[in-house]
Amino acid sequence: MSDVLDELLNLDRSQLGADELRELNETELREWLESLDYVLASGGPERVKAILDSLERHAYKHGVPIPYIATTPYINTIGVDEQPDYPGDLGLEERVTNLIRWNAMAMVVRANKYSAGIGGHIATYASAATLYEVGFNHFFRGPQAGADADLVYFQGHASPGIYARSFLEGRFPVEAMRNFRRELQDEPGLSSYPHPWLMKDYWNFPTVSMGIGPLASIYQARFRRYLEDRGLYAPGRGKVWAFVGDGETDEVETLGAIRVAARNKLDNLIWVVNCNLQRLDGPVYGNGKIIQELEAIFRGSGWNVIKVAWGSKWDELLERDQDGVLARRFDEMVDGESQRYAAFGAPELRDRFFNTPELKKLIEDWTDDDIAQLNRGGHDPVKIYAAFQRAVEHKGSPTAILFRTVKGYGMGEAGEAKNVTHQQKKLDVDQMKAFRDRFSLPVSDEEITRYPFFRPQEDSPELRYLLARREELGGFLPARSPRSEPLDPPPTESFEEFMQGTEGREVSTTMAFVSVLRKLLRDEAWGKLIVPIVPDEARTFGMEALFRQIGIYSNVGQLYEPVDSENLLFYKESRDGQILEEGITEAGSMASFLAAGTAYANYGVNAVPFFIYYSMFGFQRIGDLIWAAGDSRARGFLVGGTAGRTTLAGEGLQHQDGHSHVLAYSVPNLLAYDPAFAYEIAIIVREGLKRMYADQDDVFYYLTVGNENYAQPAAPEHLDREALEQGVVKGLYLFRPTGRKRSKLHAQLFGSGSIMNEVLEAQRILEEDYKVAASVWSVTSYKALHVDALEAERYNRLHPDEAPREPFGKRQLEGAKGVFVAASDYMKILPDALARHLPKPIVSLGTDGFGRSEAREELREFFEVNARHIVLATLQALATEGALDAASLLKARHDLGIDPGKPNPYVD
Ligand SMILES: Cc1ncc(C[n+]2csc(CCOP(=O)(O)OP(=O)(O)O)c2C)c(N)n1
Ligand SMILES: [Mg+2]
Repeated sequence: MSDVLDELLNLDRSQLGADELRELNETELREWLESLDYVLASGGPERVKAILDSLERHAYKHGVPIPYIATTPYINTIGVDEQPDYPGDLGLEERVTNLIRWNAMAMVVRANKYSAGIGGHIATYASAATLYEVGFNHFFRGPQAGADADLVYFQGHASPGIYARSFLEGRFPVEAMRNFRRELQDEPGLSSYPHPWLMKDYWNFPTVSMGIGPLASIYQARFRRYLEDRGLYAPGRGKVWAFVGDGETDEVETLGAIRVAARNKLDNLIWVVNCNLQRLDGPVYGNGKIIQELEAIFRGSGWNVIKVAWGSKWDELLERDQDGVLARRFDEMVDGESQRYAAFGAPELRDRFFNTPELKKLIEDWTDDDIAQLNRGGHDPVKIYAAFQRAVEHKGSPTAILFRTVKGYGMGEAGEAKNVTHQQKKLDVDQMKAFRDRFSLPVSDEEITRYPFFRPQEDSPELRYLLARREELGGFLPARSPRSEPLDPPPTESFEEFMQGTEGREVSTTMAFVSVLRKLLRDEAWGKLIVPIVPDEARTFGMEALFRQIGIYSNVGQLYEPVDSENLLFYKESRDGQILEEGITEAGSMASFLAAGTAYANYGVNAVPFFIYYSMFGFQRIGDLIWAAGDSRARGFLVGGTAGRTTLAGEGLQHQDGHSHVLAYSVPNLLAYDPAFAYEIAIIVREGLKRMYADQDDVFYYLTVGNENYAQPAAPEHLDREALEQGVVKGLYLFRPTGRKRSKLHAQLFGSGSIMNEVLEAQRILEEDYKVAASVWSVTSYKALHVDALEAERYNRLHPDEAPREPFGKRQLEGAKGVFVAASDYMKILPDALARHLPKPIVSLGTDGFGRSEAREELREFFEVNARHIVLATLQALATEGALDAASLLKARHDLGIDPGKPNPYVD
């Protein structure tokens, strides 16, 4: 034996002839494979794995780089012999699915027939129908399942199919279907897409802005674990299912956070990726294979991946294929090619796919009818069931199931697998007939042009089956059912300390906010419900004391001794930690906000998220997620720290925020505040808790806080508490009335946020140097004043016969004398937009333009929002009114040291 080995080791392969070499290679390979077979038979797969691991390491040590392969062959992950028996009645389920397919198609075609251009989608649901139906009949647990209830993110464009199922379930009247996308009719139709704002008993999650659903689902699954680990929600079998389009995976939001799911071992998360290989314009990845590409990405990120590419009919061919030619052909075929087979059918497949003698041999006895049955895995309920079952049972990581389907399945000539299919919303009579025939629907030729909706009799086998399945699985889905109890806000006394001010001690509004937060965290009723969310910015905001106090949530606790363990405020991670320290992801943090802010609806838990972030990286970066929070009826507080274009010194153009308050106007149910003082923050937070959790209003709050330290004043004494609270909440109150009793010149100055201090200094200069009686008002919310004014204006327009309503701002300023001048660290449009609702025009100062890296003082000079510029603006307004002459104004400009040739911050 050793002689043979010696001989082999010394063999110089370059000396061998081609035949000898081939023979040697073949023998060698056979021996390896036989050894492997032996190990597999005697030691099982685990032993094979161990040996392969050692082999790989051994080879690597000897300089053989083994390429990393993230993909498996392009065949189904679950073998035929591993498929469980189907527990349902396949025939009945198919009939139900076909009815739903029809109704979903009819609602779109009908809507466009009667209202051209109203839109809607057929192809998305057509490709996903069986995926949904297997889920509805066997997996998705409804709200009555308690802690076992699932949450499902439905793909937005599949909404007609979801509605069509609910229609069969008897949840919608036929008028709602007829008036699809006509929500403003007397008999309101269904909303285009999933919007909790518009259908608050039905949809849970807005998903149609692509990428948002997938991202949100990850943080939803993680938030559920957080609630369980913190003892706020019963642990259960409930899963988060997210239906994702393959084209949707182009969005960075979709795949950008998948490692978060793996890192947190979210085996309560299942993604159903509907790989119909097409997006809106054409193939997702015509020159490659999206399923293989996604497999590599998910596997590389630690997900459990299940591929369901080929339907049962292919199994027969795979069985026949002893040499693996078919699997190799699957690997070779790009998506653009396979789209042709879906579009052109059996003859094309026979000619072009089976393109070698070996492949042709596999189907030599097959008719075109046989070939036409070669379906994709995502249309095969048996395969879908097997995949869902495996996903549900899988432990230790999230699962992505990659289903191969046909876009527009069943649409035939009207669009099946065509590039235009996504947009197809009209079917002519022949196409409708073809659809009917394909799915064996009971529609006569006469009826077809009336686009009938089908709902079998209540006692039909179909309906009885469908309803029984949902009953067993815990009720209908989607269903949004808020069930948290109203919670009284903390007593006013607990915020009393903030009303006293800091007695000269200089603190920023950020610090004041953190104090309010800490106070809340100690509150018996509220403390545990607070969910602080930070994207790697806690130290920026002086929140690091919270690390130790309430801990950072981690699903594994803390596996290491923290480097600062000697420190009183060490970095403490724990399983019941309260802070969601998200790392550098505003999008991920906002997704956590979405989950926590809607916990009252999804879990019956009054969670109160406080998402604290760099204000610049909020609205403009993740505005769409904030919009989704509005749509979702999320509750909670967004806190923009380091706010204010000139208050944040040094950081420059990409950090200094002077416009988030403008962007905040766009979200209808968001209340936005730019508080100047600690007591304002305390009042706003308490009011927010009251409105959102006691009154259960579906609003949320945005607060900007700055990092400039100054003495926080006590609440002004000239206002009683009620008037003060009302002023702060509604946006405007008199902070410091003028000290000059008699004067010819009057001014009302409006300040917000940290610019308030400049306004107060301007008041002093105006009073002392220019004999102007100036009063200072705090504008806590231009948005609140603006919204209130618009409401009054509208009311008056619609009710000319009634006494006109005065907007709150106008009432507050009734009798206020002199000119109006406003200054804030935000764009001038804020006071300007309000101006027409006030008794007088406003001169607005603000920070329009790109920021600069500079110190605070220079920035305020540059943006013309410091005390001297406020004084000049006031004098100029007085001059415009004729109360001051031009010469005095010029002298003032000179005395104030203002250079008329200075750069214009908006332009330069
Ligand atoms: C953020 C965003 N960008 C663009 C669109 C427009 N849009 C709607 S559907 C669609 C294609 C969807 O393709 P895919 O994700 O593959 O879903 P399918 O319909 O194929 O299941 C596009 C581009 C959108 N809804 N959201
Ligand atoms: Mg697609």
